[in-house]
Amino acid sequence: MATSLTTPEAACATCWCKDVEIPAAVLDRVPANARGSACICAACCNAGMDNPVDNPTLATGVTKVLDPGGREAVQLEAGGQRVLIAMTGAQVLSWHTGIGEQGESDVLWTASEPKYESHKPVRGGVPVVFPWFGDHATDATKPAHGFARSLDWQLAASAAAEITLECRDSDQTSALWDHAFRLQLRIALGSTEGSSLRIEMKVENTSAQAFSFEQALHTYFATGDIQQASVHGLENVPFVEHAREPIAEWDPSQPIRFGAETDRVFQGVPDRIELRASALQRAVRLQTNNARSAIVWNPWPNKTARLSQMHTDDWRSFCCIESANVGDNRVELSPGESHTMTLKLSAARAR
Ligand code: TA6
Repeated sequence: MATSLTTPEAACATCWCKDVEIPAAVLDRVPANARGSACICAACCNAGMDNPVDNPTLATGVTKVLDPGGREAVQLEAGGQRVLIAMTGAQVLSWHTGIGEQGESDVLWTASEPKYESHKPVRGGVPVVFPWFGDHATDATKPAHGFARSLDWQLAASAAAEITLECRDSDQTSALWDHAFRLQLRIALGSTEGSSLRIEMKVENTSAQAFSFEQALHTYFATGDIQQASVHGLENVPFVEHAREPIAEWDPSQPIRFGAETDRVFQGVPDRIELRASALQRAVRLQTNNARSAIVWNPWPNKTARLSQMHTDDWRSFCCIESANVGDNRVELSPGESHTMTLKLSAARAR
């Protein structure tokens, strides 16, 4: 006759779980019909835990490394691509494609005099903007572009050539923005159909009140000669120009070309924008989901002189195309609700 498992102790007598305390929050994530046979692997377990188990054996193609400034970082590798992500700000620092072939290069751009300091963003790659865009609306002492890009994020989960990093509210964030939230950034390399990098930004309202926020993936792209670059897909889309010295006139029905300081916030944007960097013989496609704003920025020489980490001539070799929800397209979340904005970058050779 089968031994009746009359008590939990008897049921766990031969299992590891008798020796550990599994948080209720994690147990709640195990579907009822999986109890007794659930997989509590590090990735599943960490996905629901505040302090993830320090998983020394990360998934395939995921390695803990240091960034050029000796700060903690994670490297993803797959399909002849390599991505470096700093734990500070969950900032993608570089995305190299064509590894092992002629023409290995970084699709993203980093300023010539980068500073890799704790709790500060590097100028370049993909800074995460949250919970406001640009200068704070009422308090100039608060950090431009919010605080997410300056926080230490935690590793929440990993899978093949993919990681999820997360940060939550703290006394430090509440002093700047008094709401409880969880922010997750899932970064993954694609190895089908050429080189691609996918970034998902998920914001969860973990408070008891509704809140609204602005967000952006503030991506710096290498262009080679900026005066040979163009941005396609924003023709005739409404925008506001914030540049102090913008180009005198240009035709909004044409692709964007750079001939002066450019700092345009577009609203009601399509889900596909393309950068053509002719000097690099490269096209980069930005495919988004849930991004209703886009910002196109190049500081030109005069603003470059006012920016940190920049060399005088840096304006010549990059532009930012930022996938965002800002201004009238800020996002409202009720308690318990979440919102995910997705950006998929695809790079290809183009004459
Ligand atoms: O996204 C464009 C912009 O708002 C520019 O006006 C410029 O300030 C840029 O962001 C860089 O901001 P940061 O705070 O990173 O120097």
